[in-house]
Amino acid sequence: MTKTIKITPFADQKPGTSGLRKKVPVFQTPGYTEAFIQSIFDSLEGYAGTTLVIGGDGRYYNREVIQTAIRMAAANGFGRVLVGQGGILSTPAASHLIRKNEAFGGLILSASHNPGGPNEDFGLKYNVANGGPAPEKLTDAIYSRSKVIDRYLIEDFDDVDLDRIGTFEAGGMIIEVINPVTDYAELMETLFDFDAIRAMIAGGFRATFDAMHAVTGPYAKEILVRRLGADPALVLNAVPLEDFGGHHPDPNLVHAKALYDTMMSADAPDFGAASDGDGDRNLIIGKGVFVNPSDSLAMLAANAHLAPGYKAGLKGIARSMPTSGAADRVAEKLGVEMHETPTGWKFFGNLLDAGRCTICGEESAGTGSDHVREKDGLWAILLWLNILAVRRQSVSDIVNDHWATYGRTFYSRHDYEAIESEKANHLMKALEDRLPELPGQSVGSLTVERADSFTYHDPVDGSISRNQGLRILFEGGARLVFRLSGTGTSGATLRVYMERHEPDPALHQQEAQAALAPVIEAAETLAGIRERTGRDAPTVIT
Ligand code: VG1
Ligand code: CO
Repeated sequence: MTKTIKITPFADQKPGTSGLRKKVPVFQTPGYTEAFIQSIFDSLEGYAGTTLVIGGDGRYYNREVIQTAIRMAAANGFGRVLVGQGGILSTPAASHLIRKNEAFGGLILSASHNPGGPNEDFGLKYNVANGGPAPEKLTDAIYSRSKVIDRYLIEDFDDVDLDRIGTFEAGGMIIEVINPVTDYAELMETLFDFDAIRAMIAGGFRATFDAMHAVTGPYAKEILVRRLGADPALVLNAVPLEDFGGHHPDPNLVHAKALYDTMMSADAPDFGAASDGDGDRNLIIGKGVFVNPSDSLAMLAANAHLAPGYKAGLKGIARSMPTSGAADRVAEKLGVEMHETPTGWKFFGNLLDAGRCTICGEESAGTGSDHVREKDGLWAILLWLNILAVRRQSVSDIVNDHWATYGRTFYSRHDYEAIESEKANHLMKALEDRLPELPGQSVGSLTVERADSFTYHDPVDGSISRNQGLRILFEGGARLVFRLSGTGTSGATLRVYMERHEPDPALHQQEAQAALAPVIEAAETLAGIRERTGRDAPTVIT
């Protein structure tokens, strides 16, 4: 029976860079999760009788919210839900299922790289029929609705057995519990030369993967171990845990330090990789060499034609604004379109749908292509493996060869996490106010050429997104970007992005922080980070 439950709206349900992310106790507030799900449904039109995909990254509270979402989908008139066994679906796998089944959309339960547990983070987002995150127009509508919503609809049937694969019927709706890995693994087989990768591994190539106790464990076991023959002992932390073993499932040099140390050791495997909470990010480390994500995007784009799925070449490349310009040089050489979008995968959807780009990436370890409409961690890892299998060179040789061809774009991101929101806002406001007077000024050895607040004009639907980060461009091409994170749940995170292109191969082996020293100093001089935040050093340096 459908029940209508009265509620008073919550004022804080504004989706961020990738859906709504809050602490678990906030989502547990009576009516809170339901109000947000109902606000999503109320913002959609024409879904009666259609299919909804539901799945999450397996973190604490995942199972409870999945049951609620299924009951609410039935009450609101969906005809069928597809849900991953155990409530598990990686974000790219969910994107693929939406597309493959021509679903109306999907609910993805994830706070990605944020920690999990009873007092940690939870998240919820809606993806549309193309498999991608809801565009801004829709997330704005959801937020508007959440401010006035006064009821939600829910059926009162028993919990669905999420662990048993099969088809059930409840509340007038079909519920299919499916294997979360199979369809995704099959898609990967269509894109990459599994025989070549398998032969490389059989020939002694050692690949290690850290699933960080998050969603990719089962995917890695099926694809890397069972289908490609990787040594199971080299697939680490492969059992998804509700609290990710107490760690942050963030594949960066702080939280994946153990993998980094292994890859820098004398008897390191040939290839090391990791993914995040929901499986959409990738960390790539070769023996003795960390591949910066902006560089990885450029290198994958330059070599993608070596994999069967991309042998026809690329239609174009897209990157988020803070991502380095390394990929731009590849696009130029290939003679294809290059697009610069705001941070967040939702901005790539239109370009991919319109056939204006094939590969997209973000500096935050997100890379993907037109095979789905999300970034895809294992996809990036498999593309690297395919390229390595064809080129028969080490990661380090491929990296150095790329720099020799295109020059090296030194790049780094400094994060200042959990600073007081007010302090962060003041810092950004003060810097923004100064932007008009900066051109022509010198800061240390650098001279400002241009400074602005980034506005994106979507070339496909004409929509405009403002305030997407402050950019300071220096003469000679060095660049500094400031923005506040839209995925955190406590205080504010200031992200400072630095880059500088170096054409001279004799200078390519410098350490990135040293090579960027003048840009790092300029960030401090221009924004007064130390004084305004009280922090002496960044929390995370990538
Ligand atoms: C961060 C990254 C951004 C990414 C987003 C979602 O956003 O910088 O590039 O798209 O996370 O990724 P922000 O607003 O905190 O900078 V995930 O893997 O957290 O879904
Ligand atoms: Co993620």
